[in-house]
Amino acid sequence: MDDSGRLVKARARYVSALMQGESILARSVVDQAIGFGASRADIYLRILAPAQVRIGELWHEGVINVAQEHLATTITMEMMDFLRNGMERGPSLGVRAVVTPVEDDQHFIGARMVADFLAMDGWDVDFLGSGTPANDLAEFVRNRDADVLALSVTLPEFLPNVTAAVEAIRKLRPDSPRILLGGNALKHAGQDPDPLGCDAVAHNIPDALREARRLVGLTKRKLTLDEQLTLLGRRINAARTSRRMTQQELAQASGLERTYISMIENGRQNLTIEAALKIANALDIQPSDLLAQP
Ligand code: B12
Repeated sequence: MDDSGRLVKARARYVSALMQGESILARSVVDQAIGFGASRADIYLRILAPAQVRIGELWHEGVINVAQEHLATTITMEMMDFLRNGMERGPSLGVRAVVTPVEDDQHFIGARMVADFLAMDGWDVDFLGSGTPANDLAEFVRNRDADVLALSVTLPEFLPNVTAAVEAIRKLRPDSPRILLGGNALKHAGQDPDPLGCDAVAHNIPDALREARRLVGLTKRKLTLDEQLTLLGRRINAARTSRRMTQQELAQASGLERTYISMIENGRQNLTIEAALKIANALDIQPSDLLAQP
């Protein structure tokens, strides 16, 4: 059987596990999918996501009740937690996204998927869980210095909350992040983001990744030296802070001066290969990840 057939079978078994409320069975489906070589992306998009949609249909048809739907959704969240823990991140792109459903929207599985795919793509991601009030969101986004805000909206009645969030975010001048909008409520919308004042709309995960990169100007063109040094500095800063190291500690671990580290992190130092190797070793990352093209 080819991979496509295996994934279809796995999805059917996964739906059955959800309907029975059997987390261990669901996990064995996921483990088997990993065993036959399915990628995490395939498991998310070709097993978990369509299974959730099927659960919605079964609920709508009255085949399962709300309690069974809740349990099914909880199991899917568990599977995502498990997959997220084993997920491989691409080299850091040095850009940050905040991902959240709009205020009042309790559907967050889709938004969580967007967040996880952005993280796999090398973004620093803050996922906020269910709907966040507009002003609190704007404050958070400003404090985190986010480059992109990815908003998810599932029900059409929450579209006004998109407008409220956009208005609050636009007040953050001059550093307002770009806004990417997605979610089921846009199913019948085209690609035009204007009516809601967003910068881009995406209807699926591959488009979301492409649009998010486009919004921050990450394209396949060759970087200039200044851009490369800025990116490298951001990557070192992200790796260091995620390890809760101070610049002084990194300086000691790499045998370099703290001021030199500071200049590098600020993208203002054309560092030597020797210095790059020392820093990569001190941070326990691949030197190639520091220089990888986004
Ligand atoms: C689980 C669920 C719930 C859970 C959510 C729990 C949680 N933690 O997420 C709970 C029980 C809270 C819930 C509540 C309700 N729900 Co509900 N729910 C669902 C269900 C079954 C699954 C949702 C899901 O996980 N989908 C899987 C994800 C992966 O799909 P997705 O969200 O569409 O995301 C994909 C894309 O849209 C896109 N995407 C999503 N977000 C973003 C963001 C960006 C930036 C981008 C680019 C892309 C993107 O990428 C994802 C991957 O492809 C759906 C069925 C369905 N068709 O989705 C119903 C469904 C969405 N719910 C529905 C309804 C009616 C409700 C309630 C109004 C029910 C009620 N009467 O109380 C409430 C509303 C509560 C609220 N205030 O939000 C209806 C909506 C119908 C409609 N009008 O469109 C659905 C379709 C069920 C149905 N068939 O009737 N629900």
